[in-house]
Amino acid sequence: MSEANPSAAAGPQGYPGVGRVVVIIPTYNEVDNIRLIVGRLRTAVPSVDVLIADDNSPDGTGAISDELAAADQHVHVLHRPGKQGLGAAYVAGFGWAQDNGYDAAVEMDADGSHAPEELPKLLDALRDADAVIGSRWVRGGSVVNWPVHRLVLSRVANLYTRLAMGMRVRDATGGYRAYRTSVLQKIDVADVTSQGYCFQVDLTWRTHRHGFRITEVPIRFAERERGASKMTSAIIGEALWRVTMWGAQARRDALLDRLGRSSREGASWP
Ligand SMILES: Nc1nc2c(ncn2[C@@H]2O[C@H](COP(=O)(O)OP(=O)(O)OP(=O)(O)O)[C@@H](O)[C@H]2O)c(=O)[nH]1
Ligand SMILES: [Mg+2]
Repeated sequence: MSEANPSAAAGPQGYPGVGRVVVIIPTYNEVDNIRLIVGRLRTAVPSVDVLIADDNSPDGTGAISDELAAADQHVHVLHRPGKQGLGAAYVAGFGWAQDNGYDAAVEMDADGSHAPEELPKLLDALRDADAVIGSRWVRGGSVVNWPVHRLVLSRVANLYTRLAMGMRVRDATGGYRAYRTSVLQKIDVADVTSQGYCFQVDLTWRTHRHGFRITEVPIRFAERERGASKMTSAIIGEALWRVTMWGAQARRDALLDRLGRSSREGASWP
C-alpha cells in the first residue's frame, strides 16, 4: 500500500464550521468515471481534499488517479494491492484520514450515483451532528433510473433493517455519508470487516449504539451511467445474515438488561 502526503492541502480553514474534510472515493475499474467525479467534486467544493482508494484496478484507474494527484495537491491516492471489497477500502481510507489529522471523512462512490454538488448539504448538517447520511428514503430524497427490482430491494432492505434493529434511520444502506473522525475512532472503525451494503449498516449500527447523533439529509441518487456495478448476491446475503444477527443480539441484550434490572429492584424490596 502506498500513500501520498496530504501536506496542508485542505487549506488552513477547511470547510466552514466542520474543519478539514477528506472525501474518500473507493475505486475498482472506474476508468470511465474517475476523472469526471474528481473534477466535479473539486469544482463543487474546492475546500475539501480527495482520497482515491484504488484496489489495483486492472483497467488503469490507479494510474489516472496518480495523474490527478500530480496535477492537484488536494487529490491523494491510496494504492492497495488487490480487490478486497468496498468496506476494506473505506477502513483503510478512514485510517488515512485519522492519521493525517482530518476532522471529517466523507464516503462517495466513483460512479456518479452520489452528486458532489450535494456535498455542501451533508457538510452543513454535520455542524450539528456526528454523522450525516445522504438519504434516498426521507422526504425530498429520490432515486433516478433504477429498475423496479433495485427499488424494491433497497426499500425492503431498509424496512427489514429498521424492524430487525430498532433504528429510526431510513436509509441505513446508503453509501453517501459524512462522519466526524472522532466518531470513527470511538466506534473502532478499524475493526469493521463487513463489506458492501453491510458495511454501511454496520457503521450506522455502531454509531447509533454509541449514542451519536445521526442526521439524514435528502439526496438525489442516480444509477451509474458508465462502468459495471460490483454488487453481487453474496453482498446481499451478507447484509441479510448480519442484520438478523445484530437485531437478535440487541433484543437479547435488552431482555437481559430488563431481567437484571428487575432482579436488582426485587433484591432491594423488603
Ligand atoms: N477499492 C475498491 N472499491 C470498490 C470495490 N468494490 C466496489 N468499489 C467501488 O465502490 C463504489 C461503489 O461500487 P458499485 O459497483 O457502484 O456498487 P454499488 O454502488 O454498491 O452498486 P450499484 O448500486 O449497482 O452501483 C464504486 O466507486 C466502486 O468502484 C473494491 O473491492 N475495492
Ligand atoms: Mg454504484
